[in-house]
Amino acid sequence: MKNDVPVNIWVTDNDSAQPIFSQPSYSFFMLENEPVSSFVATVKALSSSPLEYIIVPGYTKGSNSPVRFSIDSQGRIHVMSAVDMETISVYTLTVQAQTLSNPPLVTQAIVYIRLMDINDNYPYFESFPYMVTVPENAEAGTELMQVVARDLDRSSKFVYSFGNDVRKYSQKFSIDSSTGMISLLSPLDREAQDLYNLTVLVKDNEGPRALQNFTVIQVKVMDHNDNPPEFTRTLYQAAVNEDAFEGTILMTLTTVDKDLTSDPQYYITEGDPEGKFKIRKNGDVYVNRVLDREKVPRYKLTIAVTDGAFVTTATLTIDILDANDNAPVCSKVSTDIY
Ligand SMILES: [Ca+2]
Ligand SMILES: [Ca+2]
Ligand SMILES: [Ca+2]
Ligand SMILES: [Ca+2]
Repeated sequence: MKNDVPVNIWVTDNDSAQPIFSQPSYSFFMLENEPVSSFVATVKALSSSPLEYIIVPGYTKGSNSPVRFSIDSQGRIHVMSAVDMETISVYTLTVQAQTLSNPPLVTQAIVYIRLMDINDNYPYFESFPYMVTVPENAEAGTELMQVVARDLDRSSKFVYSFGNDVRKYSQKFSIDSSTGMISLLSPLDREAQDLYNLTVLVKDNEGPRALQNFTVIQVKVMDHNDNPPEFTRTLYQAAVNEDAFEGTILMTLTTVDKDLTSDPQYYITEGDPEGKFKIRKNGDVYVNRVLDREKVPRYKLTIAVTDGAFVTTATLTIDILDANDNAPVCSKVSTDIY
């Protein structure tokens, strides 16, 4: 069996020589913000016959699909729609030069169009807001946290700074303009301020055309036990009948502590060697042992309270009231009635 394959043969004249590009490939640069219709570059093929140029459609965005570049009859390449270096940084075009004969004689070259970066993207922070906690007893110089900015543009040298609102805290916080590290300049006091909102700015370069963005850092100050518990008074007075039962409550002492976590413990430290009185965890002072006014009519107790780190004292005087518990004693028997 024999297959016949049709073959077309064109005979061309000597003048219709194969076109040849001036170089097998071209490499051009253009700014990514060139306006639409801008001229990019010219390619040139040599031939003794008139030529036309086309860009062979590719299959990817980087090979001109959809169309971003066009070429005219003089081999001039123009950009036809906006390009973005951050999306595609290099276009690879197949440019074809062909004679006007039928069929044409063709030749191809590769054209690389490399986009040059323009600062057209704003820097941005990895977080908004940032949150950080710091104990109020952290020392000056403590590094709290580091903010990190990003930028789609290639050449970004970030410059960090605080916003104007942080000026009033300029004695407390500092920021490293190149690393974004935020440090403590002086210790904080939770009892004075327990939350700071710091605005942090970033510029994507040092020049006048820098783009800027911002974030916020919430600094939460954690409590440390740095305040003593305080009695609501320094001098307390109470009175109790001398026949009061054991367990009778005389009064309840209260304390305040500026710190968040306070677990006051009370003690009678002076003035009651026989342990006639006791004080409970809730501050209740109560009769512990039977009293006797005739023996001790008045007590002057020193009460101490501690939060584990500090001790504060107060004085409690207790008057023992007469309960008429002695039989009457006559100093002299009267004889006047007789
Ligand atoms: Ca850019
Ligand atoms: Ca930028
Ligand atoms: Ca305390
Ligand atoms: Ca505190």
